[in-house]
Amino acid sequence: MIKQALISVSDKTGVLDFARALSAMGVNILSTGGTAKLLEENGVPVTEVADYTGFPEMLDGRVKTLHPKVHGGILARRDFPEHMAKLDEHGIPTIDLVVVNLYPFQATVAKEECSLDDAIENIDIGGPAMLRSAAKNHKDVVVICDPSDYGVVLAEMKTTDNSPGYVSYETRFNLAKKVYAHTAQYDGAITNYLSSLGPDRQHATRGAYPQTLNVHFEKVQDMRYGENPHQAAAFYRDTTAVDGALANYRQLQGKELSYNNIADADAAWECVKSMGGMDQPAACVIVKHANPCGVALGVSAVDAYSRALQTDPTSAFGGIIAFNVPVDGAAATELAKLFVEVLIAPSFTEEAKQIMSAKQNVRLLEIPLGNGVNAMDFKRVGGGLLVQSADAKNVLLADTRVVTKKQPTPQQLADLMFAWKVAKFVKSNAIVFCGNNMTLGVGAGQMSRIDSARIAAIKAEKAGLTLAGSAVASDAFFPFRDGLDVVVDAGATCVIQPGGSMRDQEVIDAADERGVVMLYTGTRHFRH
Ligand code: 93A
Repeated sequence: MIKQALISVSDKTGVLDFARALSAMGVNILSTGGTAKLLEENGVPVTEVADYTGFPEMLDGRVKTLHPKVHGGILARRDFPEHMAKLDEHGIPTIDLVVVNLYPFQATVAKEECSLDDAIENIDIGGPAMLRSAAKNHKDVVVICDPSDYGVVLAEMKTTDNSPGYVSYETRFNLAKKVYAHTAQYDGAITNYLSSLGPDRQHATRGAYPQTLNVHFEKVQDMRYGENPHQAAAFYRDTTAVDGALANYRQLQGKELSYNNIADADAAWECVKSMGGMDQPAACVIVKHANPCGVALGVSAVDAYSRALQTDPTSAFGGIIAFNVPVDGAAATELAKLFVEVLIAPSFTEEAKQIMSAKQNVRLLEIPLGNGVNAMDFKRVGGGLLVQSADAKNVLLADTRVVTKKQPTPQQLADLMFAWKVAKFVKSNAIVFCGNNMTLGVGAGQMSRIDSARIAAIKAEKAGLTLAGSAVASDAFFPFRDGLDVVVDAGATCVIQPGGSMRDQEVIDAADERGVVMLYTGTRHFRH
């Protein structure tokens, strides 16, 4: 039964309505300065903590709620007579609901101009202390650290007929768990910040990796198994996941996602997003075993799909397919003819959903495109973690330079840039032949570049696609001229690659000798 609540919040979203509802249920409300002022101005009866404890807020607010009358009221075990007797002895009423959200430390240090002093003043002490006290005593106390939980708590308080103002043990336990995750994350952010301070100890070095890395993930779902059936698995979402990230997916239909589905869906989704948003031509990416096996632009979703499918219809069977535009009825009709594991798009029209509903096993994922970039990229190695900034670089035409005597035509430039974008998402060594905004042959994951080139050419031939006049991208430089000879023999007339080999001149001479165009990007896109 909640008789008395303490509300002390920095983020005041929704707090007024919540406090008003509590007050209407007869709950006595205690609050700190700013929160009390807001409630008072809006006619919600409130007692300031300072009046309650008889101690003023002091030291510029550093000490507001750190008082036995507050912490005793929260921490006392209601079923321990000695505890309750102590409260009586000191005239301390219980506090049954604690509503706190913390000084915005993360938002403060995210600001470019934030100094160490600003950061320090935004380290909340009293807030976490109350949250931790209340969470520890969740057997008797309800604790809320997130405004999105106000509704759940109110609803329970209102609906428990036999005992009004009651919140179930399950909810109290869940809210307590949430608190410790929250305060751990908060302290993690403080550690990350302090250990990324530069030599002047005043400002964080942007992009510097902290001494101790605190990253927090929350579980999205358990999976039946991992990469193989004998491996257990779960999917976690980075608590700072950006807009448009795969982890923000909404599943509209289909079987449960598997570990490999999620890995492949991410590859497909990241690749299709790199083709631009909905204001760009429709793009379709078909992924198999984490590699694109067909990518194309088109005048519509169905057009892009039909073209992407031509590259490697055999591998596309059981593939993961992503679009950067809504999937409509026409596209769904074609897609329904193929065995597909997962379809991903910013949205599906009603007609498309209707058509796909006949194929209940197909997983439909809706993800808003967004434009966020994941800051960190992780790779687990034995006993450790490799961390790097995500490969967010997109080479623009202006960043490239022609290194051959022969100059490219506008069509060749367009094809080369398209091939380059795709190569970024193909496992190294990557060789990608393209023409007219579609892939013609993809060579992925070989230990030698020349083998990737050969495989790409073989696959194009198998699909009945000609490479005559094609554009080819290589994710890293050609170490010798032999790789270049293979792609030119296969029919390529223009090549895009980073450059930077000791034998660059040998390769440029070869390109001139063979009469093809070559562009350097100056950027490499290894992907392992
Ligand atoms: O400076 S504090 O660490 N010292 C405290 O005793 C204290 N008690 C609550 N910060 C403290 N708080 C925080 O004040 C709360 O966590 C909340 O974020 C904020 C609400 O202040 P106000 O009600 O004045 O806006």
